[in-house]
Amino acid sequence: MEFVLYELKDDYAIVTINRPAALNALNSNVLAELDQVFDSIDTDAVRAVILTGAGQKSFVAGADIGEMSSLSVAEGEAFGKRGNDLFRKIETFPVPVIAAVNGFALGGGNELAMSCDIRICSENAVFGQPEVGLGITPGFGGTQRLARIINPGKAKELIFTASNIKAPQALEIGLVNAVYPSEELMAAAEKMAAKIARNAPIAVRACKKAMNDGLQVGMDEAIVIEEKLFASCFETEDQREAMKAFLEKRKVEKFNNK
Ligand code: CO8
Repeated sequence: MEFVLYELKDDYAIVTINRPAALNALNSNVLAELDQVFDSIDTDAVRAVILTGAGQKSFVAGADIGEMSSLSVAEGEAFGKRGNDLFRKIETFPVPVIAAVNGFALGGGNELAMSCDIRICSENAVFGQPEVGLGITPGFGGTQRLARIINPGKAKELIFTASNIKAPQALEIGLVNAVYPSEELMAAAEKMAAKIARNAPIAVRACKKAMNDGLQVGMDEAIVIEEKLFASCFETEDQREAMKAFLEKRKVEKFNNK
């Protein structure tokens, strides 16, 4: 692949968008390769994924403005759908996805980060939805996810004013969970991924699905979603072994994902 790198590390994987000359901007090729990479991940073996951008300067500086500049209405809709389908695939990916935001996360870059489960960033990270300054709306889910992740009034302010914010403010408004010096970001992401990977994979996946699906519905329905996923963990080898280990006052060596 030309624009996306994939590295498997023990129980977790690192996906790197690799188009640094254009600050990792998302053109059709990048979107297609990202789609292929996520399709090819063996989710029986991989227990968490880290998504980042190549270089120290940018996570993703947005959708490719050159490619978008002459789109027709129909082509714009198709391009938006292409990104949305991919980002939804990432959002509903069976295992947790951590965005390690190593610089600019603008437009489609912020939207990509928001489709991940958890966002951490470097001190030089910059977030924003500059689309209205380019004559368009956010088109890869920004109008929807930003208002769900942070408070809707702040989301509207950021989108209507096209203001960029830096890492400390992103932390303050809850857009990211933590900020690290650039050189420590990947180590922190890998530490988190490894920690997730040490837990019972069936249970971790069930938690992701319960939270994602539950947030889409009312509480009565949401609590039933949890009941079903909670129940689905019983009779698994990992549940039996984990509870047996607790009762025998020992630690589980490694969960088998069974
Ligand atoms: N698209 C294409 N090329 C880009 C992009 C981009 N989004 N961002 C940067 N580049 C390219 C530059 O053109 C430049 O290329 P070259 O060296 O060939 O001239 C190279 O990357 C380096 O960029 P700069 O020289 O501009 O670097 P600076 O450090 O001076 O500036 C910035 C960095 C501030 C990030 C600046 O590059 C910038 O403002 N980029 C655009 C950011 C932006 O507006 N992003 C939002 C795009 S719109 C979007 O994402 C919509 C998503 C939904 C689409 C739905 C479609 C239907």
